[in-house]
Amino acid sequence: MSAPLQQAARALSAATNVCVLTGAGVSAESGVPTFRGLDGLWKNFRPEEVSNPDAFARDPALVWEWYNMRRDRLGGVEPNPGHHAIAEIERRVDRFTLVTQNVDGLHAAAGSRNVLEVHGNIWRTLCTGCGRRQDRTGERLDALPACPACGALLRPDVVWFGEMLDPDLWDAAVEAVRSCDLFLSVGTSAVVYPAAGLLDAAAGAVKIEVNVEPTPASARVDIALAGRSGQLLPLLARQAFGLGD
Ligand code: BJW
Ligand code: ZN
Repeated sequence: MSAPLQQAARALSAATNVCVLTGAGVSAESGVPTFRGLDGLWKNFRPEEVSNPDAFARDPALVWEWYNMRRDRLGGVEPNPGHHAIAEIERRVDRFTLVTQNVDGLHAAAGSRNVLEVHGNIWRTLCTGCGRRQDRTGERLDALPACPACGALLRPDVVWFGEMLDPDLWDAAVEAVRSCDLFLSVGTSAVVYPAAGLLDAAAGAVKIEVNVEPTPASARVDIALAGRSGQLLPLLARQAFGLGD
């Protein structure tokens, strides 16, 4: 085991209040493409161009085509060992908060309980007319889905560029990060704000990053672990909590 991994495991075993921030890299090993980077999927769709309210106003069918394709693809997807390791860490520490930028619901599927989905959830719809939110998990939606209550156009209940994050969720995330003694940033390119700024709110914590490549966060953490989350997180949890020994 590498020295940084051992150091991270020691910090995790001593921690009582852990906050984890996750991004698309955690779901990558379940086969969900990331937004940016080498395997960045959505190669034909740049997130900055399609994940914004102007794009939806201009061409809602195009935006829905992207989201419906992603909903379809997520249908058969299962959590991977990285998701499971994060759920295991939650079961082992006194206080735990997971702040995820992912909208795929895979953390909850892996058994994580205290999850703040700060960029929303792709399975929910939000009515552009009456504001009603609905869980439409697993359903195939129309190309331009209409609200069952008022008939107006629905949109995915996710946070697009230029939109505010839900203030209650965001306040809870900041509070959790400020009070934690270990902050773990996993599988995020750390370029999208305000989530990327959470690292700076974790002033009093040991800060650890897990990523396959360096990010703007790498130089600002105490321990940067280079590798796949599906491999490193189970090792980290096993070493910290003596699992499987
Ligand atoms: C692995 C791995 C493996 C791969 N193991 N690792 C200038 C400066 C600062 C901020 C701004 C600015 N100009 C504009 C802004 C604000 C803007 C922003 O941050 N822009 C920057 C891009 C410059 N932010 C916003 O607009 C936010 N709102 C806001 O600020 O409100 C206030 C405001 C209001 C009005 C006006 C202005 C401000 C909202 C941001 C919403 C982001 N939404 C999306 C789409 C969500 C819905 C959907 O899924 O479609 O969220 S965009 C997309 O990026 C998605 C993600 O959650 C988010 C972050 O991406 P993530 O998760 O980090 O993925 P990737 O692909 O980037 O990275 C994957 C990483 O995994 C890589 O590092 C790989 O190496 C790694 N990896 N395999 C470990 N196996
Ligand atoms: Zn409605």
